[in-house]
Amino acid sequence: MTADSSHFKRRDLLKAAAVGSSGLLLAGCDAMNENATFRSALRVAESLNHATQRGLMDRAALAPEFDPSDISPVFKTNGSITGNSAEYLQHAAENFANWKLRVDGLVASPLDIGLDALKAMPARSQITRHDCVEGWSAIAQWRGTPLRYLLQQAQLSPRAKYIVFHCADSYGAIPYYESIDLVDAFHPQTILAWGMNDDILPVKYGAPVRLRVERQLGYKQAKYVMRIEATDDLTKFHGGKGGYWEDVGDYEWYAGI
Ligand SMILES: Nc1nc2c(c(=O)[nH]1)N[C@H]1C(S)=C(S)[C@@H](COP(=O)(O)O)O[C@H]1N2
Ligand SMILES: [Mo]
Repeated sequence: MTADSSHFKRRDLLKAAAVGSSGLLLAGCDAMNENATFRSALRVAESLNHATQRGLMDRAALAPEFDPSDISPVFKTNGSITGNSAEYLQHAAENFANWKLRVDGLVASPLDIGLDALKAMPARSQITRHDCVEGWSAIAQWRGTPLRYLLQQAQLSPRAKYIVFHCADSYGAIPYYESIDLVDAFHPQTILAWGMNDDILPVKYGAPVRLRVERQLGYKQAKYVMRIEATDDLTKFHGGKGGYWEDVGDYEWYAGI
């Protein structure tokens, strides 16, 4: 058997497993497969062992989605309840009319995209449960732009391994930031949310945009995102562990649920 045909066989098995366990899972995989970079990441994964492949399939599964009647009447806030950089405060005073999201790093075509242009892109709405590591949960509806569309538009480099989210709030002198790998970046429920519960995203919940990465815990859901940077090396940012709380040493980088 050639290496190629064994690849095909393995891929068919993976697909069959996906169909068997959940049609939703397959839909998730198809959305990820749209992207050449993600496909090449998968090809690397295919040369790994079966346990690793199973792990990848599990990570493609969708987080549970709920009904409008399940939305929590009160959604707690945690951490910062506003950005605090001078730049952010200026944008907030202007209702974010002149705010632009920067997408750069390992991309062929960096973007500076305003809120209206972001909202004009295809959007996804989802009602999901937010789980904070401190032991509380709440359900809300989030509406926003799937991250994969932005990465595709910016022409993510095949060298990219992680996506870093730079936020407009800092704890003392240390800015909040977070990062995810490409499996989560291309997950169909990973969105940059600009809407919450059929309204525009309020400042206390992260306006103008916050990350929703639904298969991970609350601290990964970066609020006040100003810049998205693709990289192959997390150690060069701040404390080097890929996120504010990770650097502090309190929480793990991968917070899968
Ligand atoms: N920029 C920024 N993002 C952040 C935080 C923060 O302090 N700053 N806190 C995190 C934590 S621990 C949680 S539980 C959620 C809280 O989101 P909420 O305030 O919308 O409930 O945001 C996460 N994202
Ligand atoms: Mo949290």
